Amino acid sequence: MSAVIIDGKKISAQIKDEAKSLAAEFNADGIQPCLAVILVGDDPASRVYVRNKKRACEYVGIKSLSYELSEKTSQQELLELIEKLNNDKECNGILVQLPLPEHIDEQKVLLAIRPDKDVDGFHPYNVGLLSIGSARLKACTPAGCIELIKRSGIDIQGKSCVVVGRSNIVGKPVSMLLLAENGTVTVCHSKTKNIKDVCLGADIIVAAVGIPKFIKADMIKDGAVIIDVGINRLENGKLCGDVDFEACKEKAGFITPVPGGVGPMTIAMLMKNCLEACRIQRMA
Ligand code: L34
Repeated sequence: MSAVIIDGKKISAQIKDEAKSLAAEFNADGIQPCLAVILVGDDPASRVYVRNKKRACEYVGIKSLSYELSEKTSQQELLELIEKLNNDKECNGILVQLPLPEHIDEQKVLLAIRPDKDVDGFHPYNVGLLSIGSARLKACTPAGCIELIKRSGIDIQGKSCVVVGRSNIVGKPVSMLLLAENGTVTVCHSKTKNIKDVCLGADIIVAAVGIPKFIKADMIKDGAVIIDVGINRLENGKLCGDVDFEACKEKAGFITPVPGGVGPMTIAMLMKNCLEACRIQRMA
């Protein structure tokens, strides 16, 4: 049997259209939602992602403020810019694209962003709300994974969910979100002893390890739902996920492609978060 290919481009387009209607309602009330996007250095992949984010803002009707800073920017300068944006009433969301150059302490920077403008959901305050099941601004990639699953008509409740990878950006938050959906969640990582057996027990696998084709067909059960968060660039320039897509698609029930799966969802969920941040700030 061949898997249903989950179309992240199509689902993300729907979400962006929903965001566009919501943005129009804000506009009708004389409000212009606004996102500040900060990029430090010139990592080529980050440039692509940031460009996609700015494009999405334009489509949805969110104003974007773009800060493209040199690789040499000091931590202090970056913190000063964040402080300025924290106090700028026009600006509803602040996004600092990761990774940052090595001389900058990522945690310090994320901690400096006002939690109600933290559209990435990376601030410890928002991480805390997520872990007590009261998330407001949810990390975009993890939230995108959940939307892909739900909008494909899959019920998470009671399912065995295996997350491969435990990063702060994807593995941990997606585990919390799956748990909030009443999934039974197992998190695997580099020290896990029997990853293959754990994965074979999964109804839903979220792969976020950053290793090309790490999840092989003999690690998944028939009909499993496979969500591939990996974006690895191969030597030939092609993108490749953490899942062996060609082999797994013959066995899985549902599978996301790379590109065109989780990536576009990250951006769509960011648009939703910007509008949510705008709403939260207006209620305050
Ligand atoms: N602060 N840093 C912050 N927030 C984020 O949410 C991110 N992430 C990750 C990296 N750093 C971040 C992103 O924006 C990954 N990520 C991201 C965003 C967009 C896409 C992929 C990752 C994307 O558009 N992917 C396309 C292919 C793009 C290409 O051709 O390279 C896709 O179809 O998967």
